Amino acid sequence: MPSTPQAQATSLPVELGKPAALSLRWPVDAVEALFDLPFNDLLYKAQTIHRQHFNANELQLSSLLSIKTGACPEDCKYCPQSARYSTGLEVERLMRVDAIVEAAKKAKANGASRFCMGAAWRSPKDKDLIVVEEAVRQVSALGLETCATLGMLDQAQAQSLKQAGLDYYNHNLDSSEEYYAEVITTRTYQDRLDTLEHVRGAGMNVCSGGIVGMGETRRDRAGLIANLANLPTAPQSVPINNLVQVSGTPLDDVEPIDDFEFIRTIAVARITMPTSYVRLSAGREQMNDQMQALCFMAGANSVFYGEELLTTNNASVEHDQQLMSTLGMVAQKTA
Ligand code: SAM
Ligand code: DTB
Ligand code: SF4
Repeated sequence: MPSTPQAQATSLPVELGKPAALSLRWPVDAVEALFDLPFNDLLYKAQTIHRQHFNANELQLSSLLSIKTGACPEDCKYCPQSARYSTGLEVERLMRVDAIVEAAKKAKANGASRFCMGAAWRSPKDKDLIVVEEAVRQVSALGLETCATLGMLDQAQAQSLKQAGLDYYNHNLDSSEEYYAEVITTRTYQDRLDTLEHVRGAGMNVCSGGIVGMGETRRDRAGLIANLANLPTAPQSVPINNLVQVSGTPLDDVEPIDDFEFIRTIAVARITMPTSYVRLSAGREQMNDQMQALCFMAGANSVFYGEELLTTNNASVEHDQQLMSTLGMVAQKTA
């Protein structure tokens, strides 16, 4: 085991927002100090830790499907699905279970091991949850891991999804607590932490990460990573999204993040959460192969795989298969 603070105190519960600086696994200053390392030192450290816990040539592939699209009441400034912005998106009601299962079969045939169903809701209604749960049962029966991202969950909803066999729940912290307030006003950071607690409480795996390239500072990025790493248990999956700028959203035209700073963010996530899958998430379509290779070198070991994310394009399956072959990487099989 590496001698990281994470490894020394994996079970230490840390409540965010409480004056427990001494017991924090990763104080923000320590995380920012990682960001400040010379690039080669940072990548070496990240790759070394990565190899202690994972096969460095294996990639976990998750495919996404938007099962309910657009007309969302929330005001997330990055999101094309918010009803508050004119993005020209076609609104779609909750899909039928058989259509969801068809998409899952295709994802499996392409080599994905996890299927993630996303819905543009603030939180799911009980009648919708019944449909999602049936989809979870049928997708699970295909031999795929299941994930859903449906907005906020209360404890009973999380338990009900767990009972249906849901393996992972995705709910992102998105940014530091401070910058979050600049980006979303219709739900609080604490609401997000509460949902994560309900997911953990129900015994599901947590998928939680954030978005960079929203105009935040390095300190904000360090704050995001620290908050994820300091959760009672680090999330099993950590998606790091590079903002996909969508015309009509308030964050369209923001200054993009520098490539090296993005790679640093991946490396810092790897070092602070050594046993988590770090996913190189949205924004891959805009990255060249060399950039993606450096992200894998920095410890990313998972990607969203398939032609589409939720509403925007992703790198193509053909291109990803070519890239994996070029790099000598293989898809991780379902556990
Ligand atoms: N509505 C649910 C929610 O917000 O919890 C689930 C779906 S929502 C689209 C899931 C995540 O996608 C968001 O938390 C955000 O991190 C990410 N996301 C949304 N729009 C994005 C964009 N334009 N670029 C990068 N990531 C984005
Ligand atoms: C996550 O962290 N990224 C995914 C998934 N979880 C649900 C979504 C990315 C969405 C990108 C914009 C879109 O396609 O709508
Ligand atoms: Fe709605 Fe989720 Fe988009 Fe926010 S990120 S506007 S909650 S779909």
